[in-house]
Amino acid sequence: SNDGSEMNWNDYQSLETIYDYMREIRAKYPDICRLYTIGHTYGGRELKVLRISENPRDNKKIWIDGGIHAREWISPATVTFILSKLMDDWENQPKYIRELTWYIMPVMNPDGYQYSRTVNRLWRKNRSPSTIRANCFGVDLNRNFDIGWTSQGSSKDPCSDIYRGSAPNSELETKAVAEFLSKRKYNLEAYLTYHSYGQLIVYPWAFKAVKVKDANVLQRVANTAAERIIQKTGTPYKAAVTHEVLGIAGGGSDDWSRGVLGVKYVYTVELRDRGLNGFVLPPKYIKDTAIEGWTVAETVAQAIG
Ligand code: ING
Ligand code: ZN
Repeated sequence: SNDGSEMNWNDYQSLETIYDYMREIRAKYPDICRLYTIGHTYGGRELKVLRISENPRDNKKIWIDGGIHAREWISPATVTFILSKLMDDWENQPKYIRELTWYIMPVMNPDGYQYSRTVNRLWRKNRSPSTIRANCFGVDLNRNFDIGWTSQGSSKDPCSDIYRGSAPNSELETKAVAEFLSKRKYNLEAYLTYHSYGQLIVYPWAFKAVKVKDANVLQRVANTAAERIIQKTGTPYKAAVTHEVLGIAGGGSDDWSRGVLGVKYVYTVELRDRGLNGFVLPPKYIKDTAIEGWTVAETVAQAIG
């Protein structure tokens, strides 16, 4: 398409439709939107981030990403839905939303997403070839960030689904995001990353069995989000510390944003479901699940104030 009008949340969308939608929003609201290509993938695809801001110089910032893992299709669907919730009615959004600068990256792993859509539905990693194992491809981008990179929960085997890569930031996607955010860490108050599945709202740390010092604050905000989700859709989400519910895992983007950038409100949201369909969540659940994801973003935005 060339007008982006193909976008909807009745089904999962191609990378092209998602990128067209970002371009369409940028064209419709040029005064407050800026569209970045922050890098390219091994496969030559663009890495795109949309910024929404009325005052980029002074606003506090919130970053939202999706699609780190290829098969978690509900994640890009949710992040694009968040974009639509913001932009369809920007003028009537509360002050705490309009006074933030939003950075939105619906698909951090476009090569993997495309591969999952066309070749192997359950693919997780990106698609960069290994130099040490001829027939193995891909790095787990959520094990490739530069924090606790050698701790448990990742693998040095390029054939593993949780391969951490040859070095921290070895991957173009990780490097592009880390460089983009490092330059913008001033006033960066929140980092939200959407995954599936499990119905969890979790916060650092993942790379070590320790809680962050202000864990009580992060727990309280996550509890509020979970309560609001129950009211809206009736779906239970559990709020917890990452290592307590998912085990130890190093190299995650959330730990990196907290540990290296010093971001306060850091959450990994595990969207629906709890395993019945797993990664292959039927399209009829997209809208309600996306509302749940939006509710977390709204609640965190309000907490930033
Ligand atoms: N879950 C995350 C994963 O990367 C996670 C859980 C979060 C691990 C943060 C480490 C750090 O395995 C999914 N579903 O991908
Ligand atoms: Zn994931």
